Parts: sequence; C-alpha cells; structure tokens
Amino acid sequence: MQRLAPALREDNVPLDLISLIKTVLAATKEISFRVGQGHLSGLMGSTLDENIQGEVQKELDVVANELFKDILLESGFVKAISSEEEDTSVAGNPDGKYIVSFDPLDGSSNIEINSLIGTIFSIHPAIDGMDASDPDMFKQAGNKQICAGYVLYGPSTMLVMTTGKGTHFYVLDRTYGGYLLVERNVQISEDTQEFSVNMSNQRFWESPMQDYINDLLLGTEGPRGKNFNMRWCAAMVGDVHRVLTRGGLFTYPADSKDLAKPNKLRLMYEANPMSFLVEQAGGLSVTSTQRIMDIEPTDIHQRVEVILGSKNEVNKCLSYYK
Ligand code: AFP
Repeated sequence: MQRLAPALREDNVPLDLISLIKTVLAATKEISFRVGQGHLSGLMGSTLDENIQGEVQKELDVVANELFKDILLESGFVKAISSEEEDTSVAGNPDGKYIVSFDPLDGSSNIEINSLIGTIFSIHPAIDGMDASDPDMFKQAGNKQICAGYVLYGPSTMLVMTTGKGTHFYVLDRTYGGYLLVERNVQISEDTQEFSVNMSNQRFWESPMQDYINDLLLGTEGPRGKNFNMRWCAAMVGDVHRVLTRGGLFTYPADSKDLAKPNKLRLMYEANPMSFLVEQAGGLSVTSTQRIMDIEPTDIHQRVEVILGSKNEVNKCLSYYK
C-alpha cells in the first residue's frame, strides 16, 4: 500500500502543500490517540463555555482545537486559520501561502456515546496584500479550495482527502505511524435507495423537502416505486463517509425550528470541504437553489442548507423545489 506523500506526489501536489497536509495530519494522529483512550483520557465531559455558535463545548472539542491551532500556526505554512471553535480567524505567518479552515471535532454529541466523530479541514490559497489578521481572507468560495478532507475516528482511523484529482481513502496504520492509501478515485453511485436526514425536524422543513421525503417513505406504494432505507449518524463525517462508500442522499435542509438559525451546517467547516470531496467522487452537493461551492461567503461562520450525494437522487430531490 502506498504511503501518503508518494500518493500526493503522483497527483502533482506541490511540496509545500504536502508539508502542510502532513502538519494537519500530525494533529489528527494525536486526536485519534486521545479519542481511542475514551474515558481514560479524562476528556469526556463538557466545559462551562459556549463557542461562537452558541453550542456548549466538550473538553475534547477544546483540546482538539488547541492542538490544531498550535500545530498549524507554529508550522509557518499558514497565513491564518479559522476554526468552528474560534470567534474569528487567527493570524499566522504573514508570508504563509495557505489558509486553513477546520472543524476540529465534528459530531461532538457522539463523544459521550463512544460513536463516530471526526475532523474536517479545508485549505485555500492565502491572498497576497491582505493582512494576516483580516478574516475577510476566508470569504473565498468553495470552488477556490485546493485541498479538503476529513479524518474519521471510527473503528479504524480513516483519512478521506482530495487535492482536486479525485477523492482518495487512506487508513492510519498505527504500526507504521502514518496514513496508507487504500482506495484511489472513490466513485459515488449515481442511484441509491438510502437517505440520511434528522427526521425529528420533519415538521419544520419547507414543503418541497417534506413532499420529497414523504415520497421516499411511501416506498413501493408511492411514486418512486421502490423502498428506501434511512441512516443517521448525527455526525456529518459519518454520514458523508457512508455516501462516499455506498452512495446515498444526505441532507440537512432549512427548517423553521429557530427562525434566527434556519440552517445548521457551517459553510466553511462542513459544507464546502464535503462538497469538494463529493464532487470529486462524481456526486452532487447543492442547496435547494445553487451549487454549494459557488456560494460567495459573507461571514466565516455562515450556515447553509445541504443536499448531497448520488447524482440522480440529488437531482430528483431538487425537482421538488421547481
Ligand atoms: P458539531 O460539529 O457541533 O459536533 O455538530 C455536528 C453537526 O453539525 C453535523 O456533523 C451533523 O450532521 C449535525 O450537527 C447533527 O445535528 P443534529 O443531530 O442536532 O440534527
């Protein structure tokens, strides 16, 4: 099995970007170790603090965020970082060529139940002439990403990453201490009979999404004429990983539960990197009105509606909005 750096060189990834990716992954190896320690790590509880999104932070969220922040800022490769757990972006090396956005621990409600969690990251080019402390540098569309990926801390620790030359799967080999390539150019099947959505929000969705999901639930007795299975991990990393592995449709639709917050998922830390991975694997990733990677961000903590996965099923879902 191929090691990470040669696999990236095969995709003509520049050497300094490979070094940055290795820096990101060094932090994930430490997080993987701590996640694997479970209760023994002493980090299973909640803090008394809330992040900028108004969510109570878990101890592991805070530790993972500090780890990422320190390792990236000390590396010298990055001009600035932006994290789901930070109020605003943080300046790094003014001459750094890259900026990194990350969700250090996605799916934190799964920590206490020993279930799937992960780290999501997205790399954009730094903008020359802009101050390293200016958060506006992060207001770049997803189509400008040069690398995106996630690390899933499951029964095995998996890295799923793209640099724009396909989406590849790697597994952390603890005996060797690095990630090994296990599947190149993953492809999402165009059709599926599986969907993924938090059904408890159903009554708050807009009517097109209600109609679409109702038709899936009717199975062979409804207009789709086939049965659909449903899966929900409560961690986008887990749900997207399933879609990349065996197809499916994943959605976090707009809802009216909290009118101040019609969308849940974050554009920079969740939607954009996952969209890059999904599109590179032949799938689609959209809102009900546009391609996610074409959204021009207005705020670094912006939230967005997400419908992604198997191409034909995403298009079918969109047809309910027309
Ligand atoms: P955190 O990053 O705060 O852990 O949230 C995870 C997440 O944004 C995403 O990974 C899930 O799909 C979604 O929340 C699940 O949220 P609900 O279970 O509350 O619907």
